[in-house]
Amino acid sequence: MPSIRVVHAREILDSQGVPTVEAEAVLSDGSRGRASAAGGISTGPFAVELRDGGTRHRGLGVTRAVRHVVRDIGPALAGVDADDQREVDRTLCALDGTPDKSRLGGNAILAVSAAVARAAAAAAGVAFFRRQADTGGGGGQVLPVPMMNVLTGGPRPGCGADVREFMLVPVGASSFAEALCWCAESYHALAAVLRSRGWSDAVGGEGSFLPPVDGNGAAFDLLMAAVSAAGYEPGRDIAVALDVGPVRRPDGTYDFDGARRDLAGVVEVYADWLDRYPLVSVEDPLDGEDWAGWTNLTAELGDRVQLLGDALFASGAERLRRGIETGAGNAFLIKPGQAGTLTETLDALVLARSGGYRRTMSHRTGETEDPLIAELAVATDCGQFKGGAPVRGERVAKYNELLRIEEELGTSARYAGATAFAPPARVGAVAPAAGRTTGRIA
Ligand code: 2PG
Ligand code: MG
Repeated sequence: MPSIRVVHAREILDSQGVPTVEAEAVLSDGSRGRASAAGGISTGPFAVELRDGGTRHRGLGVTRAVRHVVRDIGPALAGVDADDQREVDRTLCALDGTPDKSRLGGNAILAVSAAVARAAAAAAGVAFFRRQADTGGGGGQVLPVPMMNVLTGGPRPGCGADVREFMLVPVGASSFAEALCWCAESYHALAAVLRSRGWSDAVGGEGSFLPPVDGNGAAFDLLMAAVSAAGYEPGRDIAVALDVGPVRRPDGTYDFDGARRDLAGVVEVYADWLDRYPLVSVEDPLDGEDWAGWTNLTAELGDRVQLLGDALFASGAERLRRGIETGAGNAFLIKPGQAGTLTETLDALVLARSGGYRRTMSHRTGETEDPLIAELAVATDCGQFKGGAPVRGERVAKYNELLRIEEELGTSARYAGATAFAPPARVGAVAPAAGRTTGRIA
């Protein structure tokens, strides 16, 4: 198997006009791989982005991270077997030496990790998603159900809804291609509904609309109207998912859905929405530090709806283990850039599955044209893919890649459909939480 010859990196822009790291790995046989790191608004404790500071690019430049790739990472990886991703990633973590990848930069580390994996796939003459399926424990044949943010709620001026994202989930389609078509049609139907009310159809960062709705219920109603206008049946064909992200006040209460509420009051709101709308997933239904609240909510509603931890788990195995042990949430959202390396991403997804958690591969606010998360979603059989609206090049790049993968898989392709939201069986006992393994991969 070819070894790593050289790793190069450059500063590029993400979809928000913010710099990020793009890496390129070249192997001893001349095979090449390229990958870039997405950036986002939320931050996690497991892999932080290294930014330059100062005034250039408003302090957000990544030339220091790029320099680390060229000067430190490249030489450290030279000669390493490109096919041994675990060893590649262990080398990256050891070289960084911090628990949060802050020395070399999580952005540099993920880009290199994925670039090497791509180069190894190229050397083997195998599509990247198949190569990852071989080494990552997934089957590589399941096309995920997209969760498409089409309406951004609050908080923002003029908007009375405080749910952050309202998403379409085409559970009833028979293939990914059909699912994408249904969502695109519903998206355009939503634009028409908004225009008919005299509202703008201008979109936000993830391609979602920004109407001045007067509450969460009104936003739900808009989605239902759009799905119906496109000719689909809400619930049977296209369901709804939310990303809420409410902040808990110091006294333990929440300002949520237009009122101050205690936990029981928040649970009541979700239960009411479940009665009225085809809701299949709620991301961050509570504050990411409200562990007891999550456990309570999961006991109350976990058999009726997916409760998806984004801020709760911050894409890290360590926090996920705590969730599995305490029954907090029943689904795990992962952003590779917050998990760290490819190995850490894949390991966390395996842990989630063994803990009986559903799994969502997620984009970030600042995406690039790199379809990495689309390929990883299929490679890991995770069944759910959060990727923004069916517009804007950096979002559509992922959806189009999923179309290509579905075509390549041919008759062996299986669209996850509604089964993606059914709870998977918990497999045996989950290993107890280990102490923080600074810069090391087991
Ligand atoms: C989220 C994601 C994508 P980010 O939190 O849900 O919508 O955003 O990682 O950029 O915060
Ligand atoms: Mg989120």
